[in-house]
Amino acid sequence: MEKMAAVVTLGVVLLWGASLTRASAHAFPERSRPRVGATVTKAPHEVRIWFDAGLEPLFCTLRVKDTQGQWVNKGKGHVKPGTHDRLLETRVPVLPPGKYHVYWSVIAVDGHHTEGHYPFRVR
Ligand SMILES: [Cu+2]
Repeated sequence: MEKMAAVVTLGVVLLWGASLTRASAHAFPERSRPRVGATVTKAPHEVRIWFDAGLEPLFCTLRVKDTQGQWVNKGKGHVKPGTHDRLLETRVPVLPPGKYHVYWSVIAVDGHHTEGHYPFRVR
């Protein structure tokens, strides 16, 4: 039984290693504005996420939701030209104080999909 557990563990480690290798070409956020989890005193005019790899503009979305579950930005955001396709952004209307969630979903130039979400707060 113990031996089997060890074999299973090894399998998991190998899989994990393989996915790490592939992950090097996926696109993940490097930084964002507002920052992840930030509380800002001035409502932002736009939400921006910089990625560590080039994006496929047609397949990338960035949307912002308020605590009532309403999307606050029009459209789905866009990849800004002239950024080596690494900056995904959206304009937002004047946001009243409250908590917001940013949802992003991208396809990198290698065809791999990543997505995530994070909160920020306007005071
Ligand atoms: Cu990839």
